[in-house]
Amino acid sequence: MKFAIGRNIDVGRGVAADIDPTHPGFENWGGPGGLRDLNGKTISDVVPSSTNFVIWWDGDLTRELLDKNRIDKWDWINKRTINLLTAIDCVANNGTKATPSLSADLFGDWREEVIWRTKDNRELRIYSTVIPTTYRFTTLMQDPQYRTAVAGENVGYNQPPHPGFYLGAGMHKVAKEQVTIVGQKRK
Ligand SMILES: [Ca+2]
Ligand SMILES: [Ca+2]
Ligand SMILES: [Ca+2]
Repeated sequence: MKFAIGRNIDVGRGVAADIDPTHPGFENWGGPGGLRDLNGKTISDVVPSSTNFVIWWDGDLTRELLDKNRIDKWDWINKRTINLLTAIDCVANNGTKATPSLSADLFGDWREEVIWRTKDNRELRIYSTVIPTTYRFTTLMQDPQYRTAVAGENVGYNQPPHPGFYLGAGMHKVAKEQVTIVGQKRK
C-alpha cells in the first residue's frame, strides 16, 4: 500500500483492514476519497459507519468494525454498515475515538474477544462471538507482533492489534510461529 491523497490534508483518523473480499488485501478509509483499495483507488463513495477499531467477529476472514459498544459489518455488496452486536449497558472509554477496554484474541478460537466496562463502572464484561466458523488458526496471541500490539493497547496510543501476517480473504497458509519462553528449552 503506497499512495498519497494530496498535501496539507489533515487525516484525523484512518483505518486499513480487509473488509471487502472482492478487492485483494486491505481496504482503507479516512480523509477524502471514500473507501479505497490498496492502491488508493476509490471503490465506494460511501464509507463504513466508523473509523475506529476493527475486530474478527463473524465466521469469514474479513474483519468487522468495533465502535463504541457495537460490532458492525461492512456490507460490501450494498455499501452499508450492518449491526452484529450491541452490548447493552456497556460504553467505550472515551468519545469519538471510542476505544474499548481491550480487544484481543483472549480465548476460544482465533476470533477476537472484546472487553467493555459498564456505564456504572461496576463491571468489566468480556464478549466473545457465538458465530460458527469453518476456519482454524493457532491463537493470534502466538504471533509476537499481535501480542505486542495487544500490550500496546494498554500502554500506548490505543489502536486495534494486527498480526504480523495477512489474515483476510485470499490469505496464504500461516507458518506456525516458533515461540521460546524465557527460561525454558525449546522442545
Ligand atoms: Ca479486501
Ligand atoms: Ca469476519
Ligand atoms: Ca478468541
